[in-house]
Amino acid sequence: MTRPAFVTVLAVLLLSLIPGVSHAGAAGALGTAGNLMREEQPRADGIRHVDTKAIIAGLKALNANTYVYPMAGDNVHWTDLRDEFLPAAAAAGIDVWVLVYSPSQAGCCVSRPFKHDYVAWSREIATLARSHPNLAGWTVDDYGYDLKTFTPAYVGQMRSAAEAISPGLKFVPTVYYSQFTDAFVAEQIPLMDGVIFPFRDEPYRDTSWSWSLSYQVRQLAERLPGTEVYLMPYAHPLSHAAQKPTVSYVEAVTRKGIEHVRSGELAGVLQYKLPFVSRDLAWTRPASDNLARSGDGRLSFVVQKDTATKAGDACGATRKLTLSAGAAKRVVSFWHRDARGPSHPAGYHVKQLLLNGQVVWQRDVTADAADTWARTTVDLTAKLGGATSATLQWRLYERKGVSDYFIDVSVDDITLTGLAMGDPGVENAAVWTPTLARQGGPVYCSAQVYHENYGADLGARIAKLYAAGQAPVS
Ligand SMILES: [Ca+2]
Ligand SMILES: [Ca+2]
Repeated sequence: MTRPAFVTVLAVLLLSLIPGVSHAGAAGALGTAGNLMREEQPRADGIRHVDTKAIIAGLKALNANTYVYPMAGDNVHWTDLRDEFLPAAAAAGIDVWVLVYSPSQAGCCVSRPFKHDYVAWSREIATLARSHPNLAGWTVDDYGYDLKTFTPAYVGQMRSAAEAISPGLKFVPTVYYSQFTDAFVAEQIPLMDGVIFPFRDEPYRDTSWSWSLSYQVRQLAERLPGTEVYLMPYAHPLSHAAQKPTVSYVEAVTRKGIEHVRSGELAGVLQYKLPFVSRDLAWTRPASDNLARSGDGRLSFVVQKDTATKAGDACGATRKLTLSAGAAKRVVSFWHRDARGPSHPAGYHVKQLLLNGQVVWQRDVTADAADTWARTTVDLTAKLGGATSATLQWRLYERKGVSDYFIDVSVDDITLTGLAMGDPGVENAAVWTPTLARQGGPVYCSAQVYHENYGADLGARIAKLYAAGQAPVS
């Protein structure tokens, strides 16, 4: 650890010892949404109530200053919010936002007691906020999919109902990047205090790649001046995405998000369903999620289903190697695997190894057996005569574009002779992630490192970022 980082951590530790310091404020809202736990046993009334104690303890361990409380189930969510959760959160210095489901989500979730009467929600949340000032805002989930309900006239009624009661209550609907059309910005944005922006690398749908985040954040900051934008990283699997978010992915998105909070482009970072209570089913991940050949990590190269690519699109990991002095042989070996074999269409996805930018090995994904680890060895001795350093790139290359041809190529257990590089077993995403580069369209590559204790491992990293995010800027 470098000295300035140590000083920052020390400062945060010292600050956290001062009682009564409010978390919310200039640092922005740093917290999480969802994963509301019920108590394990019913009370005397026969109801398993919201487990306020466990949730607050989990949020404090995360150093969260904000919790987005989902109105997910029956009426007890509302009464427990009013009678137990809001006072306990206030005592812990935590702001609460209420999440209400939209009509399009009725198949899975209806918020009670006011269901799809959003004027009633607005009025009642505002009424509750009058006696609980830590009830800071509310959101409608998937708002942008329901603009037939949320017409400007209707939202105007919703807002007037709240403004008469709690003018400070924030209305912050959840809107995806592609939904910020010019018409939406013109008609809808003036009706809101802010938006929750879930990041999924649109126009694609992915939770492994974070390089488009800063661009999208800056675009929104530019297009929505005066509107608070709250980034929502996916800490929970996104449906139809090829991979579950890894610890290092969520950490990277959160770290960048906090930088944008510092620079004023974001108003906060609110995780989507980060598991923060240990009995949450999402706290651990099944062993079957670990697709590494050995250890927990592998390189992964993905084209998602229903995703069009074009010839020349590629994604690769490029590593700088040192050459051991006087070595007689310079050889690289690695294991690779994918789910395609001779029965699948050839001529599209190609696995490649490049030395100093030149292809030195390649194989169509269909040329080797499906779901079988294969070892490739390439002798680089002749090509490296006299050299003192070199780069090797593992890459997935689109020979022809596809429209719907899923692939996930794994690479693991690299061994080197006469050459050296760190982490050849792909166990540390922090080593590999900065080496990744995409060329053209939606070919993804990432270091996929499995964490059995996902909630604990991710929570520890987010807690550090949230603590640092709330420390004064020095
Ligand atoms: Ca490995
Ligand atoms: Ca294959």
